[in-house]
Amino acid sequence: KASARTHGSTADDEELSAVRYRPEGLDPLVQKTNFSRRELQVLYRGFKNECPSGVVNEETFKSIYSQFFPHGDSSMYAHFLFEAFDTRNNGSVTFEDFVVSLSIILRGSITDKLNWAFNLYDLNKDGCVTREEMTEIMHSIYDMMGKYTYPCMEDNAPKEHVDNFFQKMDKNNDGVVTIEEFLETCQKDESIMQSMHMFDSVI
Ligand SMILES: *[C@@H]1O[C@H](CO)[C@@H](O)[C@H](O)[C@H]1NC(C)=O
Ligand SMILES: *[C@@H]1O[C@H](CO)[C@@H](O)[C@H](O)[C@H]1NC(C)=O
Ligand SMILES: [Ca+2]
Ligand SMILES: [Ca+2]
Repeated sequence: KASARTHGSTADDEELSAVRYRPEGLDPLVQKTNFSRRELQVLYRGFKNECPSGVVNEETFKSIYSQFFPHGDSSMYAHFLFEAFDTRNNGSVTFEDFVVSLSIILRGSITDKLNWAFNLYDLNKDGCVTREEMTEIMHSIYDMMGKYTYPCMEDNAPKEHVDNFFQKMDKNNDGVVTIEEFLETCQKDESIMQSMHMFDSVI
């Protein structure tokens, strides 16, 4: 019956309400996230489109990222990102997992966002970020951008980023950055907040 009204928002609304989030309904997600019911419906429609099974796996992340970054190799970054979304650590991200993380990234407080970013950088999820972890993250980002897109990028740029990061963050000089060091430094330093925009554009 939607075909009788193909123009205007009525048909659009009907189409949206036809896409229902079955597992538990959208109401709990309206509570758990900072998205409206309507936004969740749109997100769910996109999610179901990409992942008809209702869960996302690592391959899905890799294929989506390779479309956004066709000139680089985004597989490593997509892998790290998937692990940050996969909060149950069982290889699949449900719609709920997905929108809770997305809400934090897009609509969370500054502290929420910083916590989320720290968890992304903390590759083995042991509560501290090592130089090796930060190096892997930086390389994955530079690989993703690709030499074709950024031909003048210096080979030592990732290392400089890591050195800079540790110089600012590792207050007690023990070689690892804890969440406390990370939050304290980020919240105080306007220039770090600025440089974190690099990540805004790739998450
Ligand atoms: C991971 O856990 C979720 C939620 O409990 C479940 O839906 C999914 O099937 C699990 N995935 C695997 C690979 O076990
Ligand atoms: C929603 O926004 C509030 C206020 O910024 C924040 O405290 C809360 O953690 C956010 N929740 C999510 C899941 O984004
Ligand atoms: Ca770690
Ligand atoms: Ca430290």
